[in-house]
Amino acid sequence: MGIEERMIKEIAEHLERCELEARETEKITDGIEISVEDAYEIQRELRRRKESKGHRIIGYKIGLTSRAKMKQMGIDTPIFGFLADYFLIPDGGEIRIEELIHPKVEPEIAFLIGEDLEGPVSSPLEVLEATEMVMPAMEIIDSRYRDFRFDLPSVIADNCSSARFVISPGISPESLDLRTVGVVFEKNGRILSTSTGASVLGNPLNAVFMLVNHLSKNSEILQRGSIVLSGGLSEAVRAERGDIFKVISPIGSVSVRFV
Ligand code: OOG
Ligand code: MG
Repeated sequence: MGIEERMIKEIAEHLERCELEARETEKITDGIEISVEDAYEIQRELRRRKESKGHRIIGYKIGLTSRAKMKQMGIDTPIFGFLADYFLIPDGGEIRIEELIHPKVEPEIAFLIGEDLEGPVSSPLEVLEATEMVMPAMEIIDSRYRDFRFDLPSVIADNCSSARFVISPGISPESLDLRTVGVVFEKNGRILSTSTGASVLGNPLNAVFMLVNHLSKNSEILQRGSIVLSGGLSEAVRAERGDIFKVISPIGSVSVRFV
């Protein structure tokens, strides 16, 4: 027995209002018990709200897939969220900081899926075969919870802190060992971290593999044309107005500026 449908709708509406008004809130589990299943139900309601306003869902994100992120956030279970069209910022583009609460930036490796992937899949190699391109990416997360303080159900209901992301065209993953793809993450010309693909679950393919199987539990497929963010490779870093963040890697580079 989960929480009531009315409650699911109310929480989704509340979290969306916080997002759109750039207003923080306490975690939703303060005072009521919410299971992980309920939390994904709230997230699906949030997604329906976006779609009913005419937004398109253009992909997914996986979070808490690296040791660095698990340690930073204190949760060691990967989480899955959706990406709406208006989250996407063009490479070299600008993010209006007043639209967000307390944005942080993290370097990621993104996937462009070239063929429908229907789970359950049995091997990450199936993901590799269906991948058209791997791309340099940054995710801008903006938890709606005060000080990014949340537990597993709260962060899932909040669409896993999703807010914006930036990608640039990458390369075909054929003949590429994603574990060894190095990523340099810079802020205002100074290196914040260096990491490799292996930082995400040993290989970012494993994250997409988990996503496909997560979607299949709900009879959803990972559709051709979807973008997938495989998870922060290193710690997320607070952004202030004027900051320029950059990811440099052998699969390409990408940058974004906060204004
Ligand atoms: C949750 C989202 C985590 C990632 O890449 O690990 C995430 C958070 O840290 O607020 O996007
Ligand atoms: Mg992320």
